Order: sequence, then structure tokens, then C-alpha cells
Amino acid sequence: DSSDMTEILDYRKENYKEADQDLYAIAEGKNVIVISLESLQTFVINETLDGEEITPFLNSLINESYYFDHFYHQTAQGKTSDSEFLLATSLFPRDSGSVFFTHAGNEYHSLPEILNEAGYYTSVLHANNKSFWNRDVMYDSFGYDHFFDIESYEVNEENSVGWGLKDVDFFKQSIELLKSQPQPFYSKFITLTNHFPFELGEEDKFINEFNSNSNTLNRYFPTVRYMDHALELFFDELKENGLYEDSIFIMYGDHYGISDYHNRAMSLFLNKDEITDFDQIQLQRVPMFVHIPGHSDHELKHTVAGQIDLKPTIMHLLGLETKDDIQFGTDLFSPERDSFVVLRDGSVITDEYVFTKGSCYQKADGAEVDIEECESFRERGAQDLYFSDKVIYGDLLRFY
Ligand code: GP9
Ligand code: MN
Repeated sequence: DSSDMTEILDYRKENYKEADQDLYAIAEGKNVIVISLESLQTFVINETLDGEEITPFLNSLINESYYFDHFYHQTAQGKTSDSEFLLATSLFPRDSGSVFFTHAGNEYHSLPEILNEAGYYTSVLHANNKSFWNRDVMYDSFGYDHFFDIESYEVNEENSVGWGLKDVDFFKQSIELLKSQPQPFYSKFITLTNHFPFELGEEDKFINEFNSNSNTLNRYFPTVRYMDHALELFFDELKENGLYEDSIFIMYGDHYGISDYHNRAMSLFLNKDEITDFDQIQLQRVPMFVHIPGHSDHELKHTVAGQIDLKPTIMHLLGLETKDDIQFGTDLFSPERDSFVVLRDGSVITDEYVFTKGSCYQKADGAEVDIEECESFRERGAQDLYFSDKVIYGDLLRFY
């Protein structure tokens, strides 16, 4: 009930972090282009296969972006939709099932809604059926102005593979849709080609497959490489169409693409004897970029963070205060920020420690240490999840 809300509000106030003075409002009034990168994991960044870079474009963009190399996905069974939920609400998705299906009727104070109030036109672009993941219903709850779904795209046999429209064609066709929108806009793109089972035509394979007992992992590399290529072309097209300069870019991997079922093959790629529980946590990292055209202070960021931190980060970059919003993440640029993330299964990661599956490890070398070392932030992680779940199950934002 509403007394829970009071408790949660106090907790929220305690954990609020002030924005960085120099970056607060740096992108005020600019377009925001968010790109959800299907199944992209951090382990491919700055790596090669048979001597070829797997993500040459993204690697080059690291030097021109704030790139976060200790950024974790926090999704569970709701996969892409869970990552969308984290971004829009700074709440945790459900530990099982999909919050997009079970709690689409809740009251939310979502990022699109907040941006709408701040004068933004808000949209999602994704070439799939609108009802997949119950998006059409949840997007209404979130208050998006428009969802450019599969009906907005020309999809045929030539420009499709696997799940549907190929990323290159998706981005190409999206340019006109973007141009049709009032500015400033907040538009989220969801890519599709780098999705299990990672199918790709020969003409789109720019690097070799890997060679292991997992065909899934083997095929992952060419589809990642293809997505990277599609992004490069998209940036070029945005520049040609005058949409680049006045925009900022937020890009992140939505969730893992390679499950622990493929650990033997993964250990071969990573040159490890085996993938331990500790390694498995490191594999939950997904790339995250904040790219601000014309900004010269970009740097590599090592703070431990997750998708729940995206909403406060974006809001502060746009000059929107977050103090009165119920959020379980913190601005990634805040100088006061704790290096900390809790995954949906209760695993917790800091600069120094990893807690997972009842064990505590030293971050630097993966050595198991006394569980007491992890206790304080294991508790904090459990507290975050508990309060966030309360908000969702009790539809508590009704009272706020
Ligand atoms: C489907 C796409 C993929 O529209 O977002 O969903 P996923 O299976 O990754 O959750
Ligand atoms: Mn996905």
C-alpha cells in the first residue's frame, strides 16, 4: 500500500546521486538516438577472430565515446523486453516471466513520458510485429508517441534473414521515418539480425565462423560483425542526412547471446581451461556507449554499472532532475556514484568483489574469499530487488 511507498521513497532519497557538474544538461534539447544491440556481449569488443576484428566500427567508436567496459545486462526471461523495461523505468524486470506481459497495465513514470513532458517526440523503431513481447500494450503504458513496427517497413525475401528485416535495410529504411518526426526526438532502435540462431547469407559474412563444437557460438561472430557493419552505414547515413550533429547516441547490448550451455566452446574462444561461475558473471557484461558528437572529453569508463542506470544517466545529460523520480539506478557520470550492480538473479558486482551463487570472489583474480567480504553489498542488492519488486507487484507508482 501507500505506506510501502513512503519507505521506498526514503530509500530512494538515501541512494540519490548528484549529477556531474560539467555533463549535466550537456545534451539539452538534442535528439536522442538509443540503439538496442541484439545479443551483443562485451567479450567480442576489441577482439579478433582469425586476425580480423569482430567489431571494427564499435572499436573505433570507443575513442570517440564514453565507453563502459564493466556494464552488465540485468535481464531475465523477458530478454529484449526486460532491457527495454530497465531503460524506461529504472526498475528491475521480473525474476521469471515477462513484466511486459504481466504488468503492462501498471502506472509508470517512464523515460518516454518524462521526455514527452520536456517537449520531446518519442518513438520506437523495430521491424517486428507490434504485439511481440506485448510491446503495443506496454508502449502505450510508457507513453511513446509512435511505434514504427513491421508495418512501417518494406520487408521481402531479399532483405530478410533469420528473424526478419536485415539490420542494414532496417537502418536504411529508418532514415525517412526519423526525418518525418518533429525534433527534438527520442527514438529507440532495436536491431534483429544478431539474434539466435545467428543466421546470415554468405554475401553478408565479412569474417569467418569460429571453429568449435557449438554451431551457435561459431555463427555468432559473423552476425556480430554484420551488425557492426550496419551501424557504421547508419552513422554515415545520419551524417549525410544532417541528423548526426544534433543528436546524442546511447548504445548498449540488450542481453547475452551465448548461454552457459555453450561454455565448452566459449572456453576455447577465451583460451581458458573452463568457464567458472566467476567467469560466467564476467560474461554478462554488454557494451555501452554514450556518444556525443562534437564532444572532446570522451573517455573509457570502468565503473561497474548496469541497464538500470541508463534512465538517470540520460535524464541528467538532458538537464532533467531525477531526485523526485523512483529509480533504482544512478547516473553513470555522478562523481558520488558507487561502483555497483545487482543482476536479476541476485548476483552482485563491485570494483573489488563478485557475489554469485552463494560464493564471494575477488574481482582481480577470481579467487574465492570468505562470504563475509560480500555481505554488505549482497544485502544492498537484495534490498534493491525487494523494493523494486514491491513497486511492480503493488503497482505502487499509482500512489506517487
Ligand atoms: C524481437 C526481438 C528479439 O522483437 O526484440 O527478442 P528477444 O528474443 O531477444 O527477447
Ligand atoms: Mn534481444
